[in-house]
Amino acid sequence: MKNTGILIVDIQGDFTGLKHGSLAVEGTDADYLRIVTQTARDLKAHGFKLFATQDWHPAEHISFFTNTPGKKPFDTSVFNGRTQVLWPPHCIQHTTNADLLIDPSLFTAIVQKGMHPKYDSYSGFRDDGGRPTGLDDILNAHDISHLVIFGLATDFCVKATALDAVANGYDVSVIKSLCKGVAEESTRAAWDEMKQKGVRFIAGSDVNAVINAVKTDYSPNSA
Ligand code: VGL
Ligand code: ZN
Repeated sequence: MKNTGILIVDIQGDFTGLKHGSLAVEGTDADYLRIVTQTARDLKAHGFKLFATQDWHPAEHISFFTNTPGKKPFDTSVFNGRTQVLWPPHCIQHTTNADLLIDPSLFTAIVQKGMHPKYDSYSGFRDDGGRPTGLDDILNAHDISHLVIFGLATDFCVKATALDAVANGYDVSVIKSLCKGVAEESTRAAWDEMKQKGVRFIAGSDVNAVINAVKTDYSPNSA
């Protein structure tokens, strides 16, 4: 069986301007939240299963600049041979701005990531140490073979999640207009890399255009 699942990446207060997040991504205002929320509801109403990832860090997480002496936000550091961007503290477990901004009851499953203090996890599938998050097993249990992805941030978690989805054998489409990036150049590079690795793009910014594109390409329960 082949089903299409919708995977919504890291739509959380700390990544949005709307919630004055510590790592607010440009273009994440009230209008953005309105359209991603409406799209999620409409896709669900059309019969698609929704899945979410949630960045969920302990306060002592390796990716926070505050946990490495002498570092500023957006510096990098090399830990065990891995280059790590050092972010402002964000999405700390059980804080308000770590909450999902889309009604959690819409989701079939919510997969948290980045809980290990020493490993980051941009990908929703596995952390930088290679440990699976459980997302792949969950999608398999629901016979999902097509994934339609959108969320934050294009150049980090959306990219890593989409590329791992391709590597894991899913057919992957990204709704471009519903993704926002941290920086312009890395966002451009992320789109290029996703395209080159076989990710397809769904264009269109109004909700109906998006729904129609998803429906046309992938019915919820296509054989
Ligand atoms: C993300 C930076 C740090 C993301 C998560 O969701 O793209 N970016 N943690
Ligand atoms: Zn993070």
